[in-house]
Amino acid sequence: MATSKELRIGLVGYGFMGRTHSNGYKRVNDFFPDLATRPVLKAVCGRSEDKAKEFAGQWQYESVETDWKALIARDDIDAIDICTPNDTHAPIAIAAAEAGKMVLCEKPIARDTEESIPMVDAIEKAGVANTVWYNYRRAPAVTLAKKLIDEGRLGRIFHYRANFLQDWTIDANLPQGGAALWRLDAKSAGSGVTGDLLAHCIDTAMWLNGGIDEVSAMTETFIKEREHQLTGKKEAVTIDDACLFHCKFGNGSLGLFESTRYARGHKALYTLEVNGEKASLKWDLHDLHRLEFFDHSDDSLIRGWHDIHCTDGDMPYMDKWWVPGLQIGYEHTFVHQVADFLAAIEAGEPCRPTFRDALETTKVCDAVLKSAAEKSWQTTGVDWQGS
Ligand code: SOE
Repeated sequence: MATSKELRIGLVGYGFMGRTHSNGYKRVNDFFPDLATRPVLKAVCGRSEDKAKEFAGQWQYESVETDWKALIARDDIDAIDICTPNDTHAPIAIAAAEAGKMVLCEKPIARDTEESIPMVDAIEKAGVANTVWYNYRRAPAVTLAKKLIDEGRLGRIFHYRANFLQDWTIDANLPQGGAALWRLDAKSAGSGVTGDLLAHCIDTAMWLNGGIDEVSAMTETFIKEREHQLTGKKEAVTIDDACLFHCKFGNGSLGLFESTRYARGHKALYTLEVNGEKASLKWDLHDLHRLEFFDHSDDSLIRGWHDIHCTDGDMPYMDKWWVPGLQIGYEHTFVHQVADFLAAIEAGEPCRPTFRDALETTKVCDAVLKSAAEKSWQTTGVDWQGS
């Protein structure tokens, strides 16, 4: 099908996530030729005009803005995509929705639940298309895990286990705050590994296994003071460097989650495992095209873990890429999210996770942080709608 309709994108933020999203917009029609909609990189917005211009040149955005309000006011923009630090998500998303723009937002939607609720209200009141970039759902092996679970192949689920381990903040001389380091400043980020990394694990977990009802957590901040990049002064570190929690899902299964930025040697080790009565599955971001699957109904003489290389054309998304055996990677999860967003707007359907779905993830993060602070079990108040 020839693409006929333009979706004019206004991107806010030119950091790492700005690059992943831009790549998604640029690649999508080459590989998803059935889509009738074509993203057009209309404008990139950032506080530094020089950096915005450099980014626009590299990624071929047509123009540059330095004030997101001016970007939202433009008649030639259909969708605002938010890739800025977490403390700026709410005002941009609310203003964009009120202006009738579609809104795409990098995860987590905001710093906490309180800040997220007015965003969801504004989006739903305006009735605009929206999505939040929890991209790992769209790794083909993870989407396959969802299919196997939904088909009932695991049977009753007993356990869900996930880790997200990194090591990039071990150096005590690493400053906090400001460009590229806002994730270390709770004022900008809201929290540390809980909102940045466990939010991914929680989104995938609830998508695969349903809502999380109760949590019990502990957090630790290993380096108590760091120089702040913006003030040049030593300031208290208020993010969680590590977080462990266990939980109960609405379906009665038990969950165990761990995240840290102090696991020397691990760069982005996101792993998950689900154990059911009939079968189990495992996935590892460092080997993202594989799904490990154990099926107890296999003939006992050959029963064991299947190592499924998710590259054949009947695997989720894989008919769009190369030939069997040739794998894809991290950046493709963002291409898939763009493809699903375009397909959803063409069909007039929501693109999951919506802002409302992402709010439920933020509720779990808040309950985790409260549990750690108060050393007590917390109910999450999650109302998971199954997607
Ligand atoms: C942090 O290092 C980070 O870039 C997260 O912000 C992303 O969401 C995660 O996918 C990879 O790690």
